[in-house]
Amino acid sequence: SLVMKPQVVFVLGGPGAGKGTQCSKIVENYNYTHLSAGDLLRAERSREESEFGQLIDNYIKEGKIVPVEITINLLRKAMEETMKKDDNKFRFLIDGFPRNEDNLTGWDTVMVDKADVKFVLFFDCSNEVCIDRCLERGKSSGRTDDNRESLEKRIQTYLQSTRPIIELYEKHGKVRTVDASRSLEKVFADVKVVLDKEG
Ligand code: UP5
Ligand code: MG
Repeated sequence: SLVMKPQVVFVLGGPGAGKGTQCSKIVENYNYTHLSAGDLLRAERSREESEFGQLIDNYIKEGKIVPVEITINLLRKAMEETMKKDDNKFRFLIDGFPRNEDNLTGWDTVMVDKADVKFVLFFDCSNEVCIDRCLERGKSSGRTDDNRESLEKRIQTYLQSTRPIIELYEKHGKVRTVDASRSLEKVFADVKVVLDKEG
């Protein structure tokens, strides 16, 4: 059968901007597979035989970005497994990646010939709203980074490392921005407009 080249949408935005929530809505309505880099890292952290568990744990608590060699392998494997199971599943939402220069270099090194990046879906949300949402979620999420101390660091990392990546894509006309501070439904209405246009 004809094997399609993976089509990728990078989903970016601050911690708690609603990337995961909106990706779930997209999956319900469009033929996309959602891969959250953070979820893949958390799964790897809790894998018994993983040699990276402790490292990932430290990075996540500190709001720092895990070395790309680890993340890119998890993403690549997840994409390959998805496509192996069903070759009609070649559209991916890659949520929370790339977050810095190192991530971008890693992607370019490993994936540049293996996948097409269509655009960046950017969930634009104030730091205050991001922090409030994560603290609220922290009451029940069990996430080790949903506390005030980790959140300060996550926001700093986002501003210092991830915003410049979004700006880089912006310069190439590759960013589709959605105001993510509104209700889930209003945000998703805008997401639909973007996806219906982009295919
Ligand atoms: N919520 C969502 N939308 C809402 C709305 N419109 N109105 C009101 N509430 C809304 O949502 C967060 C919370 O807000 C939820 O309770 C939700 O119900 C509510 P969610 O959809 O989970 O937001 P999301 O943007 O996905 O937030 P998340 O916390 O997952 O973002 P982060 O980017 O901080 O987390 P991620 O899992 O991507 O990364 C975690 C850590 O992993 C990083 O800090 C880093 O240490 C590491 N990491 C890497 O090192 N490399 C990577 O490539 C990726 C991650
Ligand atoms: Mg998330």
